[in-house]
Amino acid sequence: MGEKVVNDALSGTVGDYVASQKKLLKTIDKKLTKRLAGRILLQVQDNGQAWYVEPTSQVRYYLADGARAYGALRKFGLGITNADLKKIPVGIEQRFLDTDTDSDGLADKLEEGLGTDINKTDTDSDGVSDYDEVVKNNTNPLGTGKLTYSSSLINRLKGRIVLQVQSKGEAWYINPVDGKRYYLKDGGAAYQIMRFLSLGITNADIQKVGIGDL
Ligand SMILES: [Ca+2]
Ligand SMILES: [Ca+2]
Ligand SMILES: [Ca+2]
Repeated sequence: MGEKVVNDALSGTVGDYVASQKKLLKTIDKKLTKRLAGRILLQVQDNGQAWYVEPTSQVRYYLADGARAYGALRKFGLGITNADLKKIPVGIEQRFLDTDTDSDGLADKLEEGLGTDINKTDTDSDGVSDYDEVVKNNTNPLGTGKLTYSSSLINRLKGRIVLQVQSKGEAWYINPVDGKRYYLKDGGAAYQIMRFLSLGITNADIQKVGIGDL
């Protein structure tokens, strides 16, 4: 009995839902799974339940809600150095609802991840706004220098969650669709990623993708 309460994320109805979905599994389609690796899937024929297809294990994990998704996604996080993280472009999704205190076009949550000032349009006072540096010019918003991206690193990390081990463990989702990184500050951010960066999938297709236990 004690074992059952160890993982709160799988207690009660969440665990029941995963168990019910396991019963519906068909023969696993490895090709389909590979194509979906790293994606967040939404069961559009059902109630929009979200799953993350973890690229390493090639199985999907149920993301019951934003808070659980945040915890679950972090669990799969791969440590990354700050130098490597800079080689991955920053993704901006206009539909993400968030506060932008200094109205520079970068949400507070994102600025926190970038280390720029949420109260200052131009953190390093070089005459170019934080937004223009990060999104348009690919220059360092915290000083001098250009940001150069590495397509080999991006390709290797597509669909993964990376954690800034040299910092405070900040988590980013590398969207496999555009190869850009999206800051996963908290459950709210995880929920928005689930909602806007996901892929709708039929029940018939999702039943061909294996299910993992968190
Ligand atoms: Ca801002
Ligand atoms: Ca700013
Ligand atoms: Ca600047």
